[in-house]
Amino acid sequence: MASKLVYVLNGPNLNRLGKREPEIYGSQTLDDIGAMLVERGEALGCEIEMRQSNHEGHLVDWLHEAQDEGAHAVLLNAGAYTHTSVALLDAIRSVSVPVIEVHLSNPHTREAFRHTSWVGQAAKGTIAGFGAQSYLLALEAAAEL
Ligand code: DHK
Repeated sequence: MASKLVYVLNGPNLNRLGKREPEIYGSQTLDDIGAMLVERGEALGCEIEMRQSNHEGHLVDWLHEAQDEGAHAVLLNAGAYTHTSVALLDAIRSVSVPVIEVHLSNPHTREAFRHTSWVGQAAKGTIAGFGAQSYLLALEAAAEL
């Protein structure tokens, strides 16, 4: 079976997972999450392309790239850009590859400014609040698309 290419795009400050507010984001690093995704991806027939950037435009470029590379799906944790970036909303709308919004925490239980998601307005669906497990749940959903 040909493997399904799944981009996993991570936005600002997620390079600091493990050190950053662990009571909110957990103790696993982004590398730990990447390793979990690769392992689960092997079982699901998915090839994982994991990226992180603190720069909004990189995330826009990678969404376009995912489309151009024929990706099956994108998992996107845009970090704080989730709540601010019309550019990311437009980028998601500019591609046909399905984008699944992912969050470690549940933004709806946090500050009011996290209750709006521009990403969510164009995403296929959202998985939030399950820590690192959110990524695995999103990968399982992506594999079924
Ligand atoms: C990650 C961030 O960096 C925050 O800005 C979001 C999200 C929530 C998360 O829970 O993964 O508000």
